Parts: sequence; C-alpha cells; structure tokens
Amino acid sequence: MNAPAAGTNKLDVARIRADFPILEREMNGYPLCFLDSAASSQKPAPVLEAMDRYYRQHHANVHRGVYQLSQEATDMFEAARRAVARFINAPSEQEVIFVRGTTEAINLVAGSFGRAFLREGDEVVITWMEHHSNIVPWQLICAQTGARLRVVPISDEGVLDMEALARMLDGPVRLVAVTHVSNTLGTINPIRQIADMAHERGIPVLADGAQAIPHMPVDVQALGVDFYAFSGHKMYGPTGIGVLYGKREWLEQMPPYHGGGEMIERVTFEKTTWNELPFKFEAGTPDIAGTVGLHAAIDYIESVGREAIAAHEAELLRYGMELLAPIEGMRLIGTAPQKAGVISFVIEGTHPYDVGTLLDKMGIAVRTGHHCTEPLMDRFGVPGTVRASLGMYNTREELERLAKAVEKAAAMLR
Ligand code: 7TS
Repeated sequence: MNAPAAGTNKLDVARIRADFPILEREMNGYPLCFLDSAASSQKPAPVLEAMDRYYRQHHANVHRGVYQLSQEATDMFEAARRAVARFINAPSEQEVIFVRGTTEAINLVAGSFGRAFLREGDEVVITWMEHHSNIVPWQLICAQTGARLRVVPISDEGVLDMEALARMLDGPVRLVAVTHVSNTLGTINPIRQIADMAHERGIPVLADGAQAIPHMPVDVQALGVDFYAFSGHKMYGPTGIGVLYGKREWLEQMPPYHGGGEMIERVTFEKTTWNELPFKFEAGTPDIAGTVGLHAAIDYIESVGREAIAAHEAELLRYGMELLAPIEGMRLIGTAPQKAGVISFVIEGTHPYDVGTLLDKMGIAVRTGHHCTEPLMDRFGVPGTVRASLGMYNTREELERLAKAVEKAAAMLR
C-alpha cells in the first residue's frame, strides 16, 4: 500500500499507478490515459483483493445466521459501516445507510422526507449545476405532493449566486439540495455557508457528495449538512454501493423507503413496526461484498492521505487548465476560483463528440456530452462539452498528452 514519501505532502504517483492493474492496458496502440474518473474511478488491487477474499472465505447473508460464517460476514459489513462513519466524521454509525449509490441516496431522501414533510405550496431549492440525479427525484416528489422546485442561478464562471439563494430561502422552503462539487464545472460550493443560511431558517440541507468525496477531506459535522450522499465507485471502490449519511433527528422522523426483510421489527398482517436505524432504510440483502470493497477503498485513500490527494489534484488541475487554455478556439466551461477535479471545454467549430472520438484513437479516455447536467448545458449555450476529470493516479505527462491530442484533434476537425 502506498503512502506519501515521509515528511512530505507529495504523492508517489508511480507507486500509486502500480496499484491499479487496469492502468497497464493499452488503448488503440497507446498506453491508456484515463481521464474519466468523475464518471467512475479505477480500482486499486487492495479493493479487488478484499472483495475476492470476502467471496472466497467469508460470504454468507448478514444479520441472519447463528452460524460462524454469517457472523463473519456481518462483522465485515458492520466494520465497513464504522469505517464510513469515521471517514466522514458522522457522529454515529447508525446515521450511515448503505444504498446503491448517490442516485439511490437522493431518491431515498426525496421519497421518504418528501412524503413526510412536503405539502402543496412548499418549495425545494436546488441549483443550476445539479446532476440529473439531484433534479429528477425532486421533480417526481414535487409532482406527487404539489411542492415546487426553485433553482439557484450561477455566474458565467460557474459560481453559485448566494444572494439569489438567500432570497429564495425566505420562501416556504422545506429543503435545500445542492451538489458539493459540480461534475461538469468542478465548482466547489460553500456547503457550510449554505447550511448556516438554511439552518437560520430551520431548513435542512442535503449535499450531493459524489464528486467531492474522491478529491478532498469530507467532514459532515464541519459541513453542517443534514444529509450527505456519495457513491463507492467514484472513490476507488466498487459499483453498486454508496452511502446516505443522515442526521438521526431527520432519519427517525422519516418513513421507510423500501419495505421488505431486515427493515422491520415485527410484522403482522394488521401492523408492522420498523427496525431501528440504520436498518429501517436497508430492506433486503445488501451488497455485502460492495461494503467490503468500499472499506478497502477508504483504507486505501487514507493510506495515501486525503490532503495529499487534494494537493496533487489541485496541482494537476492548474497545470491542465494552463495547457489547454491557449489552444485555438478553446472555451473552458467552469472557471470558478474554488474548483476540483474537472476540466470541461468546447472548441469552436468542433463537436465534443468528434473531439472525444479522436482522443480515444490516441488512447485518451474522456467523457463527452451533457454529463447528466442538461440544464447546465442550456445555461452555457452548448450541446455538451469534452470533460477530462482527474484521479489520484493521473500525471502531468498525461495532461501534456491530452493537450497535444486536443490540439491535433481540433486541427483535424476544423
Ligand atoms: N451526483 C453527481 C454530482 C454526479 O457526478 C453523479 C454521477 C451522480 C450524482 C450520480 O451518481 P451514481 O453513482 O448514483 O450514478 N456522475 C457521472 C458523471 O459525471 N459521469 O457519469 C456519471
């Protein structure tokens, strides 16, 4: 396992890369240059090995069997929950709910909190830079309850309009749902400030942490949020597992989201009572191996160091923006001063899809399109962008390759 060289805050990127088997692959005759970690990051060997070991040696269903193996699986599952609680500084592991990912976490809150607390005429505040998974669940619950969605505008740099937010909060707002880091712009939103503003008015805040958790230390108590959602697969863990952190005071008032096994205390045909937190929200057999992989991913991130990862990526981001900016026809989308992990751009006279296809031919994996943020594309008047997004394993040389390839692609397409 890796650690930054003693006494420095620097990552040993070569050592980190050696832990990610997939980075040895070639694409179209070139070494793979993977710049799509915002969509899903790659997985280090310790994560793969932990999951393999779990299935080979310890698998049984959790919380059910009296036998040793089931106890082992349960212990591993609950150890993962404790690791998550520590990782995000949740006051209690009972406030850590395992879900499939960010999307499910937000749907859980929208469905459950929405049914309990949203009424006709109430408002839910989101922002212009939300991923569809922090827009559509609110539209669905608003349609069911008669509540209304309000959207906080952003500047041309991609910075949230805090004055507009303050004005909106004086309305009949029941919840604020905002992304911590934008997956398309990279903007880091001032979550603590937003939470303070909302709490002054008794309004709870959900932060979508999908793009923050892989890049920076996250402390839910310091952020002051009521709910925090994230996905394992964007933080070097497996797909199919994610987390909803929720403050106990809210989770206890919220009705179950799914019904089924595990989430009950007692079932009769007349009346069913619910299990305690967090099990009330975890119906059915969970992704046990996923939690084991997530635990290994947390250990891996901590062994490298979250501050060191943030510093490495900040340097890469600065360098990448600097290399790309001078390219003819370049328009960088998302130039907020507080920014993480993502470089989105369009090049005059070219379509993002064509640029992405040519980059792939040169072994460079980037995402093109609207990145599940269509309202944001409308805001910037573009059909989509090319997006390079960073992980701890990326290097300066890869960004140099990207810049050269973009220049070449643009010249071919114009
Ligand atoms: N919220 C944000 C900010 C995201 O970036 C994503 C996924 C999600 C929520 C949904 O996460 P999921 O794990 O439940 O799917 N973002 C992206 C992306 O930028 N490209 O592909 C997926």
